Amino acid sequence: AVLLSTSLRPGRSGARPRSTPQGAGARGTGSPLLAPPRRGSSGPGRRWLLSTPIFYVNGPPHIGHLYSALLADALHRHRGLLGPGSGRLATGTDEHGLKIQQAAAAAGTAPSELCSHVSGLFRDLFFRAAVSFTDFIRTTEPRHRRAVQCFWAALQGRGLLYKDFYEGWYCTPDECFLTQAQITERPDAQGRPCKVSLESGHQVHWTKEENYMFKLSEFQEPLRKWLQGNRHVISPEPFYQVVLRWLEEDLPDLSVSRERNRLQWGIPVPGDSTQTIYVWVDALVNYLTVAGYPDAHHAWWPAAHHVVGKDILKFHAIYWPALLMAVGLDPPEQIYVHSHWTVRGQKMSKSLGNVVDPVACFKQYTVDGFRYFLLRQGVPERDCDYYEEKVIKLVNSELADALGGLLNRCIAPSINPSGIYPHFSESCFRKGSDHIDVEASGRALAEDYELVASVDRLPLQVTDYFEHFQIYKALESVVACVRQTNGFFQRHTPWKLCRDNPAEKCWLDTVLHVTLECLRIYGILLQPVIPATADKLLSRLSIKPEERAFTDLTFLPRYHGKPCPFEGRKLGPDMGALFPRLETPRGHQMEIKGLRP
Ligand code: ME8
Repeated sequence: AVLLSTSLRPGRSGARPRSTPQGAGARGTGSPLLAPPRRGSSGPGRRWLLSTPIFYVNGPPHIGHLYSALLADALHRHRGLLGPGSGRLATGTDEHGLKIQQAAAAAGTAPSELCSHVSGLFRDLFFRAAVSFTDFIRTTEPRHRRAVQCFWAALQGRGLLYKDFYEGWYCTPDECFLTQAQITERPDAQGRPCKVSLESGHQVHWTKEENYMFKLSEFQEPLRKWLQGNRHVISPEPFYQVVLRWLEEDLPDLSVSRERNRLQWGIPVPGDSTQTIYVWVDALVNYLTVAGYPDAHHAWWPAAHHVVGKDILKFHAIYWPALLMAVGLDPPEQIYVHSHWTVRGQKMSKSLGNVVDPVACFKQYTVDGFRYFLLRQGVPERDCDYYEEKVIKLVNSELADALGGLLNRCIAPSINPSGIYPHFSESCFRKGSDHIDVEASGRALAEDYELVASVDRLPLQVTDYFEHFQIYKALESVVACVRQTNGFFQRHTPWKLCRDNPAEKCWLDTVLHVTLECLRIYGILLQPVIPATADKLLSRLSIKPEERAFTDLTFLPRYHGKPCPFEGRKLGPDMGALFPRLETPRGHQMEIKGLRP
């Protein structure tokens, strides 16, 4: 609990991916990207059913929810660019349970109205954020009620449910039962002693009622075996270790229903109108509902890849796989876990008044600017901190200046008056076996060959990072190459070369050609993270939509002695700056300069 509620330091696996792309296809061959083989998501006939958690509708979405959705979206988009295969991305809202029942009562509204309103806010947000979901599930839908009731019947049919008196602590905000060891005592706002969950700090209440119990304890050994046989099923790796440790402790049976007189807002237990199905069983089954359970899930199950926050790891890595095994289905193929966003070092909470509204962020930083910030700065292994100045600084430096500036420099009419994708000259940039031999290489320098090698390597590196849920590292490596390309451009001062001199023109065009080729690769690779900006960049370079897949990542084909389809092509229309520089709000300028305490 301590590890999970504070921060997970990157362990060995956090520091490096399991395999770093090197060797043959990655260096200097100019061969199209081949995805590394990996179960489920790569290779011919790949299938993936990506999901975000389904979110509670007791409050509007904040940047933490958005982050989960963006991680899933970037993975989904990335896989879509890898080649043949088909994928789905499901998100949605978790609408039943005591928490929602109480929130509706407090707001003086019917639960169904509250659900429709807040669910709409999540859907609108994800739509605005360009989250490419293929399904948006609401647990109040009839298709889901049917799936949950079938799932329940399957558990019962296998003799894995029994009725018993449950006595213990229940935490409504977390919708979970806790043992004595998981609670502590703290004073409440009035200074009165009050029992709270050790992990979340939320208040708990003593509950005694007759419930259905699920024989979770029977699955301790099968769960251990499953995890030991699938070392990469939970990533990042430190979270895998956390789950293994949980499985060393006692695994008591789980209460999976509540008395209907206490909880009316939920799916009734089939054949027992006195009980309502526990909201977590209801919620977890959503992943099967979107796969087509109970009739048509076989085409998709178990190609499930769940993105979840660390707060709900136990539900996804212990309860859910056990429930699946119980009904004879395989556990999910992959569980991707991420940590939490804090705001200026503090946990986001309504009472602190520091909950960050993602729609306001889009207005301030643009959609792609904020997507970029969250995915570039978010490190799944540890909590990350949000504050305005950090977003502005990062986005201006990497998107507006480094990437946008580079594009601007090499397409400006003063340097490229004909507005075409210029020609590459082999005599200026020779393909040498020894890149250090400057004489043999025309006008290219050793650092230029290093640039070519870096960009050649980049697609495989980026794919590897995505496959290992290290999107922030993928972006870090793209940015490093963008900076290297700016260095290349700066080094050769093409603006000083004279177009009227044939030798200089040849070299000038070659410098522009290499730079545009770099930008084409960055544009393709950045599509999963900043789709609108990548589209703008690629359209400006005149790269057609059908030329933007990862199979089109052959970098600098002319250098490798192959034809380049873009050479001589008219560039796309000028649509203005690639990415507008963000303004620092006045108040913050004063704060930064120390004019305000
Ligand atoms: O737990 N930083 O829903 P929920 C990053 N309905 N991510 C955050 C975050 C933060 N500060 N706060 C929340 C539920 N999240 C259940 C899930 S799934 C079958 C049922 C994200 O509305 C993160 O993904 O409380 C976390 O796991 C999820 O929102 C919890 O959302």
